[in-house]
Amino acid sequence: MPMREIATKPYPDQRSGTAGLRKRVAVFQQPHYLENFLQSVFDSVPELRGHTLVIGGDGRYFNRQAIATAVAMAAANGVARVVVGQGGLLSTPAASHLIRLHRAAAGLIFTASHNPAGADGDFGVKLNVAGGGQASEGLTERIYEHSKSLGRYRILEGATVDLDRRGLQTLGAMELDVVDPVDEYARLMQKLFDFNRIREWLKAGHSLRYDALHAVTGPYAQRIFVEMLGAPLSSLQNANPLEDFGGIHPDPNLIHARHLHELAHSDRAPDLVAASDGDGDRNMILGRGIFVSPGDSLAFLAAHLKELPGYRDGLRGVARSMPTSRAVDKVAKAMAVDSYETPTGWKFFANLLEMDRINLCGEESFGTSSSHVREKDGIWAVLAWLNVLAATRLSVREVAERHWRHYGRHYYGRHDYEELPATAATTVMQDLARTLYDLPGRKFGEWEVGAADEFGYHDPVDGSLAVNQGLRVIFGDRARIVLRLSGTGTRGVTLRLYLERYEDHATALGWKTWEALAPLVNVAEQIARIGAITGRKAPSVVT
Ligand code: VG1
Ligand code: CO
Repeated sequence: MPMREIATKPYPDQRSGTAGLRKRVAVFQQPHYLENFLQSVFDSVPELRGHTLVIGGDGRYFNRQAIATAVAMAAANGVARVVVGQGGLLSTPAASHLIRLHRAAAGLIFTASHNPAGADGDFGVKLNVAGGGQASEGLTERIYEHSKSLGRYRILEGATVDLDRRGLQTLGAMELDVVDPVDEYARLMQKLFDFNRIREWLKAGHSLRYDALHAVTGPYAQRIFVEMLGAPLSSLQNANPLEDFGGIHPDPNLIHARHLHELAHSDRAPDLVAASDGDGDRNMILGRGIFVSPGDSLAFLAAHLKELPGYRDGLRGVARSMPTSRAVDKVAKAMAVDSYETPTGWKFFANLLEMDRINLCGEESFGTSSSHVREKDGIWAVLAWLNVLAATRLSVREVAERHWRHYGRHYYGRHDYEELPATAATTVMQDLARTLYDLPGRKFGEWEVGAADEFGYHDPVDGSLAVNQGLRVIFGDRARIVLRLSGTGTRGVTLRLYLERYEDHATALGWKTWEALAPLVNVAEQIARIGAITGRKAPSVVT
C-alpha cells in the first residue's frame, strides 16, 4: 500500500469553536477539506507518532467516509494503533473513556453534536487529547494557525478498512482495533452506580422513557437500560442510529423535544423521561409533570451525590460554566466545598477534574458529568437520576421540591437569537460592553445592579487566561443577566441571553418559570436592547 503526499491548498476557515470544528456537510465535502484539517491535527499533536489514536463518531451522514479517511491518514502519519468503535460509532463520553483506558495520545470524534444531521445538515470534528479531555484553546489555535499555510497531507492509498468486523486489522505498519462501542463504557457505569437497586426499582413498577433521537446513544441505552437493568424494550424510542437522525433535531430541549415534555405531562407519564443529543454528551431530564432545568439538575445531583456508590465520599468540589444557574453554588457552600465558575465549554473543567479539585460539573446547556471521564455524559446523567430515585424512593418532583424548600429556587431561562447578521449581534455585544461599567448601583424594578463585567477566567491549575467569555450583569444573589455569542452555530451568528432569578420565600417556590422570568426579560431589554437592535420581536428558541 503506497503512502502518498498530496499537494493541497489551505482553507482559511478551519478555526474550531466551543467544541471542535463544525460546518455544514457541504463544506466538509469540498476537495481535501477534511484531509487538510486532519493533517493540521497530526502535525500539531506529534505525540500521536508511535502511539494510540481513538476514533469514533455519532453515526451521522459522512461519518463512515470521514473515519475511513482518518484511519488511512493515521497510518501514513506514523500512528501505531487506532482504536475505533464498531460501525464507526462512539459517543463522546465513551470516546473520552477509551482514550483514558488505552492511554491514547488523542481521540477524534466525528460529530456536530446537537446540530441536525443528513446531507443538508452539519458535520464536525471534536479533538480530544491524552487524558480524555477536549483540546485546549491553545492547541486549537495552533491547529488553526497551521491550517492556514498547509501545503500537503499524507495518506495511505488503497487501504481497505472493515469498520463492521470486530478485532484486529493491519494497515501498513499500523494496527487497527475495531471494538464494541458500548462494552467498556457499560463496565465503567456499573462501577459508579447501584445497578441492583435500579433494577429492583424498575421491577417494582417504576418506569423510564429514554429517547435516543436516532443518534449515537441507542446502542448504549439498549445495553444498559434494557439488557443490564431490565427495563422493558418499550422504555426506549428512536434507538437505532440513522445517518440523518430520522430527521429529528438532535438537541434535547423543551422546543426540539417537545414530545417528551408532552409525555411527561400526560396521564401515561413514566417516572423518568430523558433524552440525549447527537453525540450523547447532553441530557434532558423530566419527571411526572416536571421539567428539570439543567442547572437545577446539577444542584440536585450535587446534594445527592454521596448516595451513588461511585461517589460515597461525597462532593469534593463543583464547577459550572459562568452562564449556568448558581443553584449548585448554594449546595457547595452548605457542604463547605469549593465551587468554580468557568467559561462555557467543557474543556475548562479538565484541569479542575485532573487535579481532583472537583468531582462534579455542569453547564446550563444540558450538560452534566463527573470525574469518571473528561466530557459531559448523557447516559451517566440518566443513570445518576435513576440511582437517586431508586435510593431515595422519591419522585422527580419530590426531589425538586425538597431541594427548593431547603436551598431556595433559581428560576432559569436561555433565550437564543439564531441566524442573526454578524453586525447586529456584535452591535448588541459592543453597545452593552460600552455601558456595562456604568450599571452598578442602578435599579431596575426590584433589582439593583451589584456588579457588571466582561467575564474572563484565569485557570487556577495551568495559569492560562481566557478573555471575552461573555457579559454579565449581576443583581447580587437575587438575579443575573448574561449575554454571549455562540461558538457552535454554522449559519449566521447566534446570540444567547441567559436569565436567572433567585427566590427563597415559600410563596415564591412554585411559580411557572416564564412568569418568574417575565420581569427580568423586560430588564434585559432595557439593558441590552436586543429587540431594538436586531429587530427581532422574540427569541428563536427559549429553553
Ligand atoms: C454550546 C453550549 C455549551 C456547550 C457547547 C458544546 O456552545 O452553550 O455549553 O459546551 O455547545 O456542546 P455555544 O458556544 O454554542 O454556546 V456539544 O453537545 O456540541 O458538545
Ligand atoms: Co453534544
